[in-house]
Amino acid sequence: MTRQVKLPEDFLLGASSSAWQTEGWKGKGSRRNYMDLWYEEARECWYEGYGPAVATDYYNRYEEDIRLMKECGLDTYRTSIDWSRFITNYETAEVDPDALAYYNQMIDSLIGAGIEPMICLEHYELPAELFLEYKGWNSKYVVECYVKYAQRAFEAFGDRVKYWFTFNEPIVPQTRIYLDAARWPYTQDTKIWMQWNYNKILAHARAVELYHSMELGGKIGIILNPEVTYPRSETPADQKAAYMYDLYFNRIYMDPCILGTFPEDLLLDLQANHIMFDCSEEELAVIRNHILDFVGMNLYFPNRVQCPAFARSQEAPFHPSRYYDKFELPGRRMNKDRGWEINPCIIYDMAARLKEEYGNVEWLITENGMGVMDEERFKDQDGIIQDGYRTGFIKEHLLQAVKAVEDGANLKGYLLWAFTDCVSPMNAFKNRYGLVEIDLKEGRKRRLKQSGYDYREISDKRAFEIEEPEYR
Ligand code: IFM
Repeated sequence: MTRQVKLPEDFLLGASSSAWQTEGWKGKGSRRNYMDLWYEEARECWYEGYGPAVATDYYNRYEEDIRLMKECGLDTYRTSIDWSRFITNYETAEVDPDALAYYNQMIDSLIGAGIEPMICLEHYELPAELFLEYKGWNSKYVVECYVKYAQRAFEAFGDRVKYWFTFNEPIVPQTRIYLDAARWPYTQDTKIWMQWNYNKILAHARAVELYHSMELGGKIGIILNPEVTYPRSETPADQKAAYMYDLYFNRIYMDPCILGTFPEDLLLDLQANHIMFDCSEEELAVIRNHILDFVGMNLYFPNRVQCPAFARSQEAPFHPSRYYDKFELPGRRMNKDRGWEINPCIIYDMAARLKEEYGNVEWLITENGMGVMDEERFKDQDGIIQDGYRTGFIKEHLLQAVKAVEDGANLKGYLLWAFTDCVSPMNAFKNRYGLVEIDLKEGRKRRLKQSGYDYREISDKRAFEIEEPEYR
């Protein structure tokens, strides 16, 4: 059956990206962030050698890109400030005048084009110097540096930017670096992993406190990437696996940032496994008293778990996977290029959860999208990538968002990942996510894909048609 879907009134339709994945190093001098450092230290693991050094060259080409945003019908654009570009001295938070001019002009150009800017303070752009000297977020001193940096950003852009985020996917870097030792410098240390998590939550609450005290008239939140987790079965052992996964990877941020407190079961488990973070009563009070105004959720794929097949070695350092094994649903629908299951119900299920367990907090889908390899194979005779699969993916997820709003979700918009193809950690330009192609063979020439035209049509009509799908 064909369904006519209308977007809710005032529902934002935009796209996301980040500084390090688009800007390139022009204008940064020798200052680097953690992603830049990783690229410099272990270039061999970046697909075909591409990385943040040039990225999409947005720093030089943002005017052109903003024109393309209009062509794609975006009403909102989310990106980040590169902390390592904006600040020259992280201890005193001295602002780089060129970076200030760049961000000012870029934000003004967005607003001039009628596009609402949303700004994130940290999308993995922790300054390299702070990573090397203080083990990054392991140190409370870095929290102090971050608060000073946040203040400079609010002072500089707070008159025009009305949507702020403290972090993007704060759990990701340390999970890859310290929990799984999968990213440079490949150090396994579960306790450091946990301290990074805690210190980022503290830094988030401190920035929320500061922002609210400045009374700039906007909103501040955080962007999380909870994996909507389904147990293999109703069996208590499978249910427990899902509960523990959720505790360690989702609620660890959702609870303190949205509700102000850590889940009691998590704290008990951290103590039992000797990975409790270092915290004070005073800090916990800051977290309790300064919760966010709204939350961004990056939702791509469902996560499925089952009870672990065997007890993990007691000699291995503690890892939450002691409590679960991953589960592959037979017959699942896949994005084979990215290796991610596709199930748009995650949007509806997250909405229901936020409504029931998190006080129906205001939220946005800040990322959702489809990374596909070798998209050139889909070019038509005019050189346009015919990515009907992406438009279909977007419509299916938007449909779930609309249904959630109809059922009372406080969901305010959908931001696609990503506006243009851009650099991903390690995969670089391998998986393409954009509405706009970046042609690396032709000097990073930009060209709308079919999905760019389709997104524009949805945005203009504020409506679309879809064959109503059925999901298991
Ligand atoms: O590229 C990343 C982004 O930085 C964070 N969310 C997932 C995207 C796609 O992998």
